[in-house]
Amino acid sequence: MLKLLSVGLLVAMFSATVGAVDIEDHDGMLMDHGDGHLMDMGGGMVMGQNANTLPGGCDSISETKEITVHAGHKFAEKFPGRMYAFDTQEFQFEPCTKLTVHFVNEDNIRHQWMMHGLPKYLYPKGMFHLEVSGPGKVSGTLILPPGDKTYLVHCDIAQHMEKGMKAQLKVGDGDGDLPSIPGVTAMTYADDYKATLPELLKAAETAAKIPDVAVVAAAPAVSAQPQPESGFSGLTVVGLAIGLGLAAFLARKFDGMSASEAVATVFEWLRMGIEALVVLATRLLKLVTGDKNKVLPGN
Ligand SMILES: [Cu+2]
Repeated sequence: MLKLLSVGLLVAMFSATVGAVDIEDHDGMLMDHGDGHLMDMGGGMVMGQNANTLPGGCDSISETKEITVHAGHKFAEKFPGRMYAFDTQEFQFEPCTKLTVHFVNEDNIRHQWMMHGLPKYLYPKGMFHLEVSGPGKVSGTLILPPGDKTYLVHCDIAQHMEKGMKAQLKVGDGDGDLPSIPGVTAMTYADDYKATLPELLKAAETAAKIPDVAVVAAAPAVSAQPQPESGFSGLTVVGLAIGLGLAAFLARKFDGMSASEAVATVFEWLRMGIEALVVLATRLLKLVTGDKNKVLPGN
């Protein structure tokens, strides 16, 4: 009986260990590489760290905030068709807030919390970026710029944003909503589960046939369209430059000549031009029709 109890206790302990995700904290492991770039050999990274420099337009730090964002497959379960997600899709802070983000990646792959659109004079490439191989945690601090603006936050690893790891961070009132944020805004390209696969295939085949007719029908309409008018096209500028240059040259050349002298000069140039063309054409003709056998000099 005692044996059975201890076995049961062991099983219970084992399953408890399996159930809990062991998150590795990278905060104490990071090496400061300067310019807000911190990194360790275990897969943790912070870029665009800025805890001390006020962005232009901020007189002081308005608030100091700290958030913890979780990332992983399990947070996408409530969003049909999505694969990865953050546990929060929308953030909002006052302008000039000093924000510390603790990023917890609960998956056994890499994820990022990457914020775009920040002023480039302060944040390299306009980014603040946390990245960690999971399961792991990494933290970073930035100071948000002034003004009302909506910033994109996403995981930039291939297809992770498209599969749901996308959020928006509004500073002040923000300046609108971004598309395809799970649970917040509509998908730009929504999945369609209404049709069966054979139905979709048939529709795709029909759609593939239509363009042939459409292109033929549309072709005359396209060519009949008037060219868009632009004040100075590249060709116009080149033409003007040549014209002006030629005018200046001719003005110098014909200075002091009578009208008949000028006309004679122009005809002389024309004759020289035609002669040159004839010589060129003759050479070309010889090149095409001439004897392919070449006699080496000295033989
Ligand atoms: Cu990711």
